[in-house]
Parts: sequence; structure tokens; C-alpha cells
Amino acid sequence: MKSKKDWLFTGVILLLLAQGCNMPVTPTQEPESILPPIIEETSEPVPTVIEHQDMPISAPEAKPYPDVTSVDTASENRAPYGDSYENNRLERPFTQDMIYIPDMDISAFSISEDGEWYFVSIGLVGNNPNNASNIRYMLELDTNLDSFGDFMIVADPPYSESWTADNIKIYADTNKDSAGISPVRSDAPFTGNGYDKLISSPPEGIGDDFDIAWIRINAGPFAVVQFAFKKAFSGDSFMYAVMADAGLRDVARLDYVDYFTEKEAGSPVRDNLYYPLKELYAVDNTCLQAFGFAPSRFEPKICPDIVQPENIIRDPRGPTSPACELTFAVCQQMGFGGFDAATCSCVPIG
Ligand SMILES: [Ca+2]
Ligand SMILES: [Ca+2]
Ligand SMILES: [Ca+2]
Ligand SMILES: [Ca+2]
Repeated sequence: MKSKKDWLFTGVILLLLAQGCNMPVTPTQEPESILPPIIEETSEPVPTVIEHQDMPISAPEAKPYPDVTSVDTASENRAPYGDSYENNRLERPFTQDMIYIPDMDISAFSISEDGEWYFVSIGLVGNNPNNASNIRYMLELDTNLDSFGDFMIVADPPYSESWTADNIKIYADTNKDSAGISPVRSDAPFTGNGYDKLISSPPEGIGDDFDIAWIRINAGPFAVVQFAFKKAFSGDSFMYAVMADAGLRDVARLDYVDYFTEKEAGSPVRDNLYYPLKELYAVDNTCLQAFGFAPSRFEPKICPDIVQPENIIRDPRGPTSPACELTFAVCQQMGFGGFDAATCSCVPIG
């Protein structure tokens, strides 16, 4: 049993404690509000650590298919030919001021394969894909062979000589308007959403396979830019095309010819009514190549069989390069009949 004295002592303690609650905070006590809330530490974004399982190694040789280049008329601020707006063939590796950008001028493209990968190589007139023009390279896949692209593999700088998937995004078109209404014609003015769904972006953690597509640069004279993608992604037969884009860089407005009239887009061809370039500039694309099936050649956008004398292909570094990398043997390996040392070109038989 507590004595009266004990009760008094307890009462004094309680009184002191009650006062303590109202007493000013002593300098040694840290105000609670200064302490960082624990939740902040755990809510900091955690960088996505990508653990790649499958990676391409080297690409087998391929036979390049030529694309028109503008290098010979660059000093005249014009493309020679090869820009056919009505047919979605763009040859406009120029700024709006008609300044030539050799590093985005596609000179050839090709495909090869190994057990797990397809490799699509792009030859350029220049050899610096990391050019300050911020050039985007794209690989379009039409997997159901209707000449409307289904997937666009997009790569943005900086690029490296070793394979990387860090700068790759893959977009899908979910409502079949990646070429507007007509797969080959300009449908301008057209309203659609082009490539409308981002299905893979390894750095953002988007997608369930971060190893689908890769890119590297300077792998060879006709592989200044080289993509690799998994065979399982595309299937065995498809059509593909490539594009270099330092202008709009907007996959939601592909095909670009569907969103601008030719008058709005301008033209790189001097005697065209709409010369020079206007809304649609710094872009070079190619026709569609068939892979894994025999095309009828009536497919919209399909590349024509090479007809002489267009069957000439130049070393991308050209005759001005101190060391031409082409030889007769290399040309033969690529299916050409001859080699012209004066212009560093593979030329057709005869
Ligand atoms: Ca070109
Ligand atoms: Ca398609
Ligand atoms: Ca169209
Ligand atoms: Ca779409």
C-alpha cells in the first residue's frame, strides 16, 4: 500500500512531466521535422538494371541494294533524283536551308542472318552517325506483307561501335494507318496516329524482352549503321525498309507524305515547282525489300529489281577517300561483275 508520502512523490513527478511537455525544446533535441521521412528514401527511382540474355555477335556478309545518293549534287544544294513524293520515296538528306548531311544519306541497305538474328545494314555516304544533326535511324518491318508497316525499330544517338539496346525503342501500329489510306500514295491531308504504341524501351523497363533489337555503327563500309533483331520477333517472311531522320523524328506521323501535301513538304529537286525543302526535310527512306518469300513485284512500295545501269554501288567513303575499301574480289562477293577503281565503285557485268 502506498503511503501518503509516496502519493505526494508520484504527484510531483506527474506534474513535472506535464510541465515538460510545455517546456521549450532544448538545443540538444532535434525537431522531428528535420529528420528525412523514411518514405522518401524508399521512393527514390531505382534505375532499371537490364540483364541481357541474348546478344548478337557478328553479321554475315550481305549483298547491298543501292539507294540514290545526293553527294554529287550536294554543292548545288539539290538532290539529283530519287525523291518521288507521290510514291513515298524521299531523298532529302538536307536541312531546310538545303545544306547536305552526308551522314544521313543512305547509299545502300542489306540483310543477312545467322541462327538467331537478322542483321540489317545501312551504308551511308558519310561515316559519322553521331553527327550533331541528331540523326535517328529506323528499321520498318511489315510482318503481314500488306505494305503497311507493323513495327518500327527506332534508334537515337549516341551510337557506339559495340552492340547496344540502350538507345532502341520499338513502336507498333495498332490500327493499320502507318501508311495512311493508300500504302504507297500520299494521302495528305490525313489524320491518323501512325505508329501509336511503344512496345519496347529497355532503358524505361518497357516490354517483356529487352533483347529484341540492337544497334552498332561502323561495322563495315556498307554497315555504317547496323541493326540486329531476333528472328522470333519478325517471323520468317516479312518486308523491311530503312530510314534516316534528322527532321521531324515523329513516328506518330508516318508515313510523312500522308501528313503534308507536296506543296507543304517542299522538294529537293531543283526543277520541281515546290523546291526547296519546307516542312519535310532531313529525311531519307528506301523502298521495301522482301525477305523469306518471292515477291510478285506488284506489292506497294516494293523495291524494283535492279535494272542496269543503276546497278552501281560506291564505297560510302567514295573516291575521295584515301583508301577505297572496295576491290574486284569484294565486288564479286557482293554479286557485281566488275570494279571501277577510278570511282571506287562496283559495276554490273558488262
Ligand atoms: Ca539516299
Ligand atoms: Ca503490315
Ligand atoms: Ca499513304
Ligand atoms: Ca496507328
